[in-house]
Amino acid sequence: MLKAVKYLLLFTTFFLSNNTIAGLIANGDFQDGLQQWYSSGNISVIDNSAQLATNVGYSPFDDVTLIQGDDGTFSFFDPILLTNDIKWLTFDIKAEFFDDLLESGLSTFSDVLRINLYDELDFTGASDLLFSSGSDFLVSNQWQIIQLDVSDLAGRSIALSFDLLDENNKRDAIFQLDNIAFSANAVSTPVPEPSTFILFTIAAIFLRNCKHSY
Ligand SMILES: [Ca+2]
Ligand SMILES: [Ca+2]
Ligand SMILES: [Ca+2]
Repeated sequence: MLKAVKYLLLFTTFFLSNNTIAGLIANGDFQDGLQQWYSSGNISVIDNSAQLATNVGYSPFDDVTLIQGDDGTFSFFDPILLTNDIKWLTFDIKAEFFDDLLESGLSTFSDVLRINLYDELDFTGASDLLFSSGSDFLVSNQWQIIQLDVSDLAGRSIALSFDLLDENNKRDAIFQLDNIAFSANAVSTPVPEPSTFILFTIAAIFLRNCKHSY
């Protein structure tokens, strides 16, 4: 019985900690398509994750943007209020790069995903945070979890944007994003899905009962 209680406690702890994260960003797992996000440019939702893509040809001013807490005008119409315990912005990401023969190739930089956190009440922009793929975090064609230290903005109200920039490098990029969330704790190992956890708990109790009945 002790074991079953332990599993249930673990499950409850996981569920509660997950709930504290979920409140800050709405639809961060894209289960509801792009609802709650302001988006523009070449963005779609595929397999419940957001897909941002640069366009054929060199089009640096194409606006591929995914925003929450703002509508792209810096009006902060519905800012994200970060609680004081927030330390991390976490998300899943993978990226693929392929030829764009209509670009001339003057740039040696990769197409880059920029992540901006804009502080609503700091008009100087000094406390805004900016992270870029390729320098602040690396991407590959496999899903991975990225966590960025955003503790400097804990307690502030912010807007969050993901912007994809096309470099003139004869390449285009597709970035996929999922499970965007703010959290107080670092993600060390992948956490089982709740459904997996429920099945595991039921199986553990079932096996224990079977053992007892023999
Ligand atoms: Ca998802
Ligand atoms: Ca391009
Ligand atoms: Ca490019």
